[in-house]
Amino acid sequence: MERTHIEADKTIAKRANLQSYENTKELFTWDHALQELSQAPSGKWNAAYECIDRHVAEGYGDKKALLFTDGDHDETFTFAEVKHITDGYAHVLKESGVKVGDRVFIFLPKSPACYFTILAAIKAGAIAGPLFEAFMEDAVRERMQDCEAQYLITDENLVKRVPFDDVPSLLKTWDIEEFDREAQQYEDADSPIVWLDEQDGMLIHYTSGSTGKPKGVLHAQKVLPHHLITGKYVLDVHDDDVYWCTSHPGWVTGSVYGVFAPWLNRATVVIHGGRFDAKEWYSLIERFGVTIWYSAPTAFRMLMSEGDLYKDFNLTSLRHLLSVGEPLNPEVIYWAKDVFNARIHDTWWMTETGGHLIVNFPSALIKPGSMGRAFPGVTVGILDENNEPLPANEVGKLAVKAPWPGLMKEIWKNKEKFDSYFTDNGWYLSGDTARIDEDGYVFFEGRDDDLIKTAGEQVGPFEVESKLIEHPAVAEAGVIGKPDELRGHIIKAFITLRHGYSDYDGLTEEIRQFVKTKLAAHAAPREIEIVEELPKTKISGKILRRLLKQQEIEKMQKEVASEWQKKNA
Ligand code: 6R9
Repeated sequence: MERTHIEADKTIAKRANLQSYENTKELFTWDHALQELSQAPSGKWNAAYECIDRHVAEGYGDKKALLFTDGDHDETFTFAEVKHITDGYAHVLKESGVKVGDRVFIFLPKSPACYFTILAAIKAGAIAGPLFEAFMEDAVRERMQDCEAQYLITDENLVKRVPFDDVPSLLKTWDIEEFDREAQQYEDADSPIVWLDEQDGMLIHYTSGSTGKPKGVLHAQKVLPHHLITGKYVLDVHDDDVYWCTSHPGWVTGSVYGVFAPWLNRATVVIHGGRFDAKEWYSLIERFGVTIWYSAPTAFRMLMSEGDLYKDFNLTSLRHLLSVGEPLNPEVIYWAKDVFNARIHDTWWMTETGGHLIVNFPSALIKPGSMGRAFPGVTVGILDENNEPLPANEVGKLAVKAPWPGLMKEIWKNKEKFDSYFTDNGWYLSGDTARIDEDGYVFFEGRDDDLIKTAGEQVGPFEVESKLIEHPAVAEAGVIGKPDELRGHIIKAFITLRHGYSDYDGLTEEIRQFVKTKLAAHAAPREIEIVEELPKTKISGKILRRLLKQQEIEKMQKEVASEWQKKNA
């Protein structure tokens, strides 16, 4: 029987912070923020204070704030300890001249020190610029140059990738060990917190920028209610939760939902240092008793392709999982329900939106294939080419009525780019295409430029990819439109095989027939190529369809050129 939805588990729904989506009109209210943010009434905030110091002031100093493991050794920190460390770090920054609005870059592996330095920069009133640990020299240069970074905290390995001569704005660089030593002298100093206005900057993230140069998205302090309230209702953090977000804070998911949203809600946060390793990940969940787990489709698909490995572990602590960054294939949700007995809640948002906008709640039904519904109080629409709203179930541009609390404050020194996100009639344009069904569930179709027109029909790559990975041999799939004289485009799929499968005669044809009979004849890929791996963004693991397409076009051009040479030789 075709499965279409998964109801909420009754026990879990009863405990969820949001009991009923249907009766909830709005959650991002100032009144709500006042109740939840201790310093909001004064009109001056500091995100780091609300994440850490506030819990100590309210008597939770001994509660575990952080559990770290790198596979070899573990470390634990209480909220009081995190306050102490980040206070010392903030003093070092202030003594070195860091002022409100200065850019302090952090280039460290996923580790407690990475989290602590981000918070310390914010305590000192600066804008934190976390850099992803896999960045090479060009990526570091582009970002630090663009916003004229003045301070940098890094370590002895990563420092080799910092092009000092090209960043003349840089005033001081610390090695993290030296930084830590400098902080010792502030053992008994007063609180270093710098109180800030809601429009003061807090974080700068550069978007992946698959076209053009990366853009510096600036989040201001005013995002706090967004982080806090989505952390409470979407992550659904309670006091006994152990929460693990697998992303590095260099990606917005790793900062907003790795650091801020969980800690604003007083969660015990897990950090895993090092790369993906299925065994290590499962054993971490078992050992730390992870209850809420936030990751990305690419990671879930990798676990899925490991087959029965999960059976060696006790994963019953998991209450729900969350996913972001890429379309979440229904197959993956059903797999998770079967093997973890927990649902994966998809969430849609962007670096620019500052926090969740389309979500699933533990208390509500999910429709696999859909990203969920608008967060209460957010208006999501599907627009036509004139930016006018379309009726239910029609495919168009995914847009959001502006503003909302998390919305970026600016694109660093690029007003023109910032303005280009907004229409004259008040919508924010995401650059994604989607449709919304009669119940308000939003279905992702693709990035604007990923949509495929084949023989007059419009096909979204996501639907084809999801069908492909339902085939037992297929682990991952990237689908593109390959230029074709006759049809405009034909559908071409690049696939990787699951563990234990290898290519055999007729396999690709079998897969093609599978999509043809299960989805639609016109959506079945005419070409299927088996590859070792798919190109993905380094930072968030998104499949780079544009790159696949570009490579395909280059290959075609080479073939044409060599044909021509043969003929004219
Ligand atoms: C948080 C983040 C934003 C783009 C976005 C969209 C894609 C994000 C998604 C999703 C399908 C989801 N995206 N969430 N696509 N389903 N649940 O990913 O930020 O790196 O800025 O990327 O990612 O295309 O426009 P960012």
